[in-house]
Amino acid sequence: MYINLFYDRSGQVAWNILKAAICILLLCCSSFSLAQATTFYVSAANGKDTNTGGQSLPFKTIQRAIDALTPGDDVLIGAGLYAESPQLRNMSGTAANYIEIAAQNGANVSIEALNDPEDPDAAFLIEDSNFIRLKGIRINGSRRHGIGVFDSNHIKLLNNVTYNTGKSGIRARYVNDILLDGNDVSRAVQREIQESVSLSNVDGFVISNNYVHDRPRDDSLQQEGGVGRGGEGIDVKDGSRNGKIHDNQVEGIEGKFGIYVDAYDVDSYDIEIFNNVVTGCGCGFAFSTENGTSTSGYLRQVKMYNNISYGNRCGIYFGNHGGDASRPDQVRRVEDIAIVNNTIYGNGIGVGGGGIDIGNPHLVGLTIRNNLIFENQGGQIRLTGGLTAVPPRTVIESNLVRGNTGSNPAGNNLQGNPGVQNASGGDFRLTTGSAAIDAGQLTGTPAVDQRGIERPQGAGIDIGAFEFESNATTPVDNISPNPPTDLIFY
Ligand SMILES: [Ca+2]
Ligand SMILES: [Ca+2]
Repeated sequence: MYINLFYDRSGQVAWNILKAAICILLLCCSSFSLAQATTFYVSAANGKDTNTGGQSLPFKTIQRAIDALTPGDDVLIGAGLYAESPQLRNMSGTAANYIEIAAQNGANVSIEALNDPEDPDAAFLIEDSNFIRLKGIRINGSRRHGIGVFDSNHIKLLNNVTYNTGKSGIRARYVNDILLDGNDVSRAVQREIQESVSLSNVDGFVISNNYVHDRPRDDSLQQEGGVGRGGEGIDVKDGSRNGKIHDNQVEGIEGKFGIYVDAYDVDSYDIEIFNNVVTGCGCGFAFSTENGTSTSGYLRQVKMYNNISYGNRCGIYFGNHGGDASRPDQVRRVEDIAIVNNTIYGNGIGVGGGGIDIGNPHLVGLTIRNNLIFENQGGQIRLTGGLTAVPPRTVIESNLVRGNTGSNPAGNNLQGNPGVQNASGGDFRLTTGSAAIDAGQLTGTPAVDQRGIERPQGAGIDIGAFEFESNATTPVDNISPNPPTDLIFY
């Protein structure tokens, strides 16, 4: 307990236990309490950096408040435009008392850092710091990342907005335990490589309820990364592990994967992807180890369920990314991937992509079950990249497929009328008479559907992301897009 309360990265555990004991002793004597956390106030409108930072004497800049912090203190920021790049370094809260930096009462707090130097690497930087919560902040422009979290642990980024960033909207690397919830990220990666939301070497992550959208593919804007590199929607990569990606909406990431898991050259594993909606992207979901060999870069144990992928260049993609058949050292190991109860519709229109494209010769252990896969142009489940047989330990069963099935690998699937409410409008709830109703199987099925409706309803498990309700009153659990307005462009 004491270690949890006071642990810091320098590992001075004994000293911290002593500090904890002293604090508890002081509490018992009732003469003192634990050090009072201070809240510092910031106001662009009437603050001064020579003020004390109290509510009636706020600071002018966010950086001035950060410089005043001691562990557990908070910062509340008033409405306004802040032309600065705040940096929080070597300052931690505790598990019981995070340092919170937040917009005050939902104020419109905008940081614009377009003209700032390229170092530091983010408009809002959190580095070598633990137990930090950043809430309700808008980054209106940055030459580099919007929010950068580096070498820090126990971080929560809640309800922030990033817009018009040269690199990622949100970038985290070498982090243990991070939550990204309710953020809005758009027009990211306008200058360089990396991705709209980009995590690498992160152990323990939750990426939930975010809206990641509108990244036009304009390669002429990319000055340093080379044409066409980077720019995906949500990318967890490079050894990221033990995480969940759920209830996000990813939309309009032109020509690039919506949600991408890429071990790159470090092992990545134990990742669940559920309840996401991806549309208008390159492929909706993709899995790879872009720089893997037989001994490094190994993606394994990924489950994806209750997701919707529609109107993308392909639905779900397993590629041999960067692999060269003449280079036996290039081995893109991907193993034990379960794709269960997803809805995959209308991908590949005009470009020929499929519902699920399997094109990685090093893929092993693939389960595709209870998915509703229909009207994807190039085929519903298909082999690509020269593959002539399904990967070892592949199970394809109880999917309902309709549309071009010419290239589908063998599987115990059904054909029939999907019977969804309004496919082109993105409403994939089932209607009476759908062949998907009660046609799935129980094995490996998630306990609830995309909206939280318990499975099964009626006589059995339904195929796809939605369990049919006879009264069909529960709406699709989409995020309501709320894009930022009146912002500047490059
Ligand atoms: Ca606090
Ligand atoms: Ca049912």
